[in-house]
Amino acid sequence: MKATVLFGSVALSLLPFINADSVSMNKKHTSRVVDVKPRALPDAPNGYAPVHVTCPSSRPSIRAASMLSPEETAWLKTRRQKTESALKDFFGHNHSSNSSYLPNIAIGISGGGLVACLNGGGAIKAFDERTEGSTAKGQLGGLLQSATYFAALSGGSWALGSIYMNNFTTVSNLQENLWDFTSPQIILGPASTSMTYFEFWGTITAQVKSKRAAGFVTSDPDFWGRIQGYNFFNPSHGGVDYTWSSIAKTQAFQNGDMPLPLVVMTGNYFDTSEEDSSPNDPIYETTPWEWGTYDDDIYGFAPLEYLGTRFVDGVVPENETCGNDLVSYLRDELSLLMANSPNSTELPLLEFIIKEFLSATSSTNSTVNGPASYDLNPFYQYNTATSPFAKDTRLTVEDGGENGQNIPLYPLIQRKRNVDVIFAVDSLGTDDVDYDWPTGSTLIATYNRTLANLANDTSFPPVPDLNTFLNLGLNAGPSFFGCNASNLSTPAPLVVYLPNHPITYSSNYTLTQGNFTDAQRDAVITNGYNVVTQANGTIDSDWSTCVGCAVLSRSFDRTGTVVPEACNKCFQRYCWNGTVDNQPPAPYTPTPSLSASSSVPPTAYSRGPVPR
Ligand SMILES: *[C@@H]1O[C@H](CO)[C@@H](O)[C@H](O)[C@H]1NC(C)=O
Ligand SMILES: *[C@@H]1O[C@H](CO)[C@@H](O)[C@H](O)[C@H]1NC(C)=O
Ligand SMILES: *[C@@H]1O[C@H](CO)[C@@H](O)[C@H](O)[C@H]1NC(C)=O
Ligand SMILES: *[C@@H]1O[C@H](CO)[C@@H](O)[C@H](O)[C@H]1NC(C)=O
Ligand SMILES: *[C@@H]1O[C@H](CO)[C@@H](O)[C@H](O)[C@H]1NC(C)=O
Ligand SMILES: *[C@@H]1O[C@H](CO)[C@@H](O)[C@H](O)[C@H]1NC(C)=O
Ligand SMILES: *[C@@H]1O[C@H](CO)[C@@H](O)[C@H](O)[C@H]1NC(C)=O
Ligand SMILES: *[C@@H]1O[C@H](CO)[C@@H](O)[C@H](O)[C@H]1NC(C)=O
Ligand SMILES: *[C@@H]1O[C@H](CO)[C@@H](O)[C@H](O)[C@H]1NC(C)=O
Ligand SMILES: *[C@@H]1O[C@H](CO)[C@@H](O)[C@H](O)[C@H]1NC(C)=O
Ligand SMILES: *[C@@H]1O[C@H](CO)[C@@H](O)[C@H](O)[C@H]1NC(C)=O
Ligand SMILES: CC(=O)N[C@H]1CO[C@H](CO)[C@@H](O)[C@@H]1O
Repeated sequence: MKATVLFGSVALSLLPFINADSVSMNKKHTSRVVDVKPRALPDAPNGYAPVHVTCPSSRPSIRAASMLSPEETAWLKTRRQKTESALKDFFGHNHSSNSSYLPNIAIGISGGGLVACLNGGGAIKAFDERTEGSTAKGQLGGLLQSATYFAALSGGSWALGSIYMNNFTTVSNLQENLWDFTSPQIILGPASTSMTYFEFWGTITAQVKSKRAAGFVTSDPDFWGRIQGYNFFNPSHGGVDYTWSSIAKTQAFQNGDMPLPLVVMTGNYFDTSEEDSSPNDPIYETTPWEWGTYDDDIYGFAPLEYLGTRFVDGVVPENETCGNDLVSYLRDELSLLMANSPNSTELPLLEFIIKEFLSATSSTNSTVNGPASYDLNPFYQYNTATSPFAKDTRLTVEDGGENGQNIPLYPLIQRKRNVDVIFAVDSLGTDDVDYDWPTGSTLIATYNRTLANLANDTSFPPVPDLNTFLNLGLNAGPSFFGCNASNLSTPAPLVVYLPNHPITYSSNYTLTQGNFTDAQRDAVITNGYNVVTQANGTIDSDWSTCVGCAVLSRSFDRTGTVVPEACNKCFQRYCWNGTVDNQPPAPYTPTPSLSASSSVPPTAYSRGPVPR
């Protein structure tokens, strides 16, 4: 029974990526030269195993979520100087605009497995002034440098983590030197490890066992985390001792040289049998300093560096020591994939994997439905009057996209953060009706939650129903929401929705696509680049101007500036104006609007005939 439960769990989160009838078990990965410079620090005291450390003289505690953390507040001042000069550059090389009152910009990239990592990576590549050619006219390079916040979840967090764990490197560099998805499946690790698949799994199993030996509950998220450590951090040792909190200790981060990385996860009730998450489930965020939620019920944040500590009612009891955090484990909860499992159990490799998995995981509870389970709930006995989680010593954490909000908007719509504009990159549809193209459903879910009682200090502009999204084509190209701030009942950011759609490539791979040739990888990234730049202005030569208008919209309001005519034209074109058309929509089956410059093997399906 136990084995069945565990197996079911493995199947849920790992099996989709094991479909490798052709895998030769002793195959050596072909070595590639990997050349990315780590910046986050290998500062975990004992590799993957958490350790107990002496508590600092001022013992760590849970803080109330009534304001931003003191660390964030101080850091924002430093970052602000950098974004101001970046914004001046951005507008300098782009279009005339009044930059005297500069806005607060956020970028959010969605989940959706590897394809979301690549499509989101393409967006980031376009926003990054370090990308060759990205600061020419009609381009958007510099938006990343101008942004205060950069949020991600699930597959998107693989891209974010890869960038931040590797010295805030560029997507171009990752594409050329690290991102290698040519193994038959992502769970076999990158081709560049030069380990056999058995050695690879033997190694990560040993790492997970070391954590169990240190007295911590281990579960399949540990495996996911370790696998992703090799794919996205460092293929020689998997970044096994890199902590997420170490980002905050690096000089460049302290200098405000990069946006604040925010990773989103959802919670669930421990031991739940319900598979679907409800909108009431908590949403957690991680900064390099802390982990927690602004939701009214839990309403607290734990210091990330001491997440492995036993807190009781927000403090560390006198008789307890402190424990450290681990990036891989954390990152992994960020990226759990809860997908339908294909049924392939006959393989020796798979048997080996399952056996190793079973021998390294220590509790059935921690693996049911695949969620990660902190055996140390930092919010234990905290806010007992409101928190349904105060009574559990464990806390269940799931993939950030689990509650239908596949774009990590929650941290960005906290009014405390005063975000003016959000670039919301949506990589993958999740509705099963749309051939995996985004439909706008994630924005609906986010809007909906702001209306609930749980998130009392958030606001999001109104968005229409799903049919209207499809009928008006709001998901078939960029759309703006919340353009007219005076129409909003509470201040909310303007949302620039950037749904993936085929421009040069049909990049609607499924959530579980676990391998890409280099040509396919590059085609997905380039299509993502083309989506956010509208094919470098080919589709609309005013697009970069319109992005500038979106960026400055709230500043126009604040300064009472007359909206330039060029911006009015943009808003006319891209803003949802309140029109509703909720009749049943026609099938959404877009085909690439421009032909790709190089011929890339197509995805393994035939494209629909009805362009839209
Ligand atoms: C990280 O990148 C920065 C900026 O490109 C560079 O100055 C620094 O030397 C790099 N650090 C390491 C450890 O490579
Ligand atoms: C890539 O994955 C697909 C589907 O999961 C599988 O059929 C195929 O064999 C894999 N490709 C390679 C080169 O292993
Ligand atoms: C938000 O919720 C918290 C915790 O329940 C509460 O203390 C606070 O007053 C609420 N804020 C608003 C604006 O309602
Ligand atoms: C600390 O004391 C509490 C309450 O007596 C107990 O449950 C816990 O196990 C103790 N912790 C350690 C590390 O001894
Ligand atoms: C998976 O395979 C097992 C063993 O062959 C079979 O009993 C089970 O029904 C299959 N499950 C699905 C969902 O096909
Ligand atoms: C599993 O969860 C149940 C119910 O919460 C608990 O009683 C039990 O001790 C847990 N088992 C393990 C192995 O942690
Ligand atoms: C909106 O939220 C309510 C609960 O607050 C939920 O019952 C409903 O299913 C949600 N609708 C959508 C479209 O997410
Ligand atoms: C837009 O520019 C990028 C970067 O130079 C390039 O990769 C892409 O192919 C261009 N798009 C089109 C449609 O030419
Ligand atoms: C820019 O905005 C400021 C503040 O509203 C205003 O004083 C200034 O005249 C504007 N500059 C231009 C060139 O429009
Ligand atoms: C609002 O948008 C709809 C559909 O996009 C369009 O047909 C209509 O003309 C617009 N109305 C106004 C007042 O701009
Ligand atoms: C991708 O989208 C096209 C229509 O645009 C559809 O025909 C195809 O089946 C989709 N592929 C997948 C894997 O969903
Ligand atoms: C520096 C630069 O290219 N500025 C141009 C930006 O775009 C406006 C029109 O929208 C031009 O007038 C500027 O010359």
